[in-house]
Amino acid sequence: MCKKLFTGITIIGVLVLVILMISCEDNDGTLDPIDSIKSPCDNENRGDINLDGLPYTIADAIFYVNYFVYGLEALGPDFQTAAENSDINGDGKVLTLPDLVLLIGIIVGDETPFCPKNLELKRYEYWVENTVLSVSDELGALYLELDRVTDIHLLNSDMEMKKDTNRVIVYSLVGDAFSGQILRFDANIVKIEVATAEGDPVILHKY
Ligand SMILES: [Ca+2]
Ligand SMILES: [Ca+2]
Repeated sequence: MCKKLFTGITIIGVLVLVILMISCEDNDGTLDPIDSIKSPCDNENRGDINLDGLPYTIADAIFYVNYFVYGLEALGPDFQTAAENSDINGDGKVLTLPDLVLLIGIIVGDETPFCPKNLELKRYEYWVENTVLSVSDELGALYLELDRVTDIHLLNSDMEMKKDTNRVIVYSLVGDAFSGQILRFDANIVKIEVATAEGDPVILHKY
C-alpha cells in the first residue's frame, strides 16, 4: 500500500516538475519559442501583448520589444498569456522576431492579421569587420546577445535600437527595414536572430 502510494506521489511529482519546466523561463530571463497551449489562430486575443484588451497597438509592440532586452519580466505577471497572444503568424512559436515584425506591420497597415501566415524561410549572411556588424539582405529586425557588456552604436538612422547589458534589439515601430552595416560594438556575438521586413524567418550564416 505504502509502496503504491509512494510511486503515485513520485509520478505526480515528476509531472508537476515537467509542467514547471515547460512554463518557466530560462536562466537568462528569456523564453525559448514554445508550442502554444491552444491553437494560435483560434486565440481571439492574439496581438494583445500588454493584456489591456486592445490588440495590435503601438503599446503592444513596445511590450514585445522590451521582452527581447529585459526578458519575461517585461511582459508582467501573466507572461504566459502575453506569450500565447504573441504568436502573431500562427506558426505555434511564441515571442519571436518574425512575430514582432508582423505585429508592427499590422499596426502600421502594411499587413493584415491573417492567421496562419504563409511563411517563407530565407537564408542570409552576416559578417563582422572592424567591430562593425553587417547583414547581406534587407531585414525588419535584429536581436543580438554579446559575450560582455560594451558600448553598442546603431549605424542606421532609419532604425531604432533598445539595449540592456549584453542584449540589443534593432527594430522600427513604423515598419522600416535595413541592410548592410547596422551596429558597431567590440564584443563577440553569442546569439543572433533576424527577421525579414515581411516577418519571414531567416537562417543566418556567418560569412
Ligand atoms: Ca494591447
Ligand atoms: Ca509565431
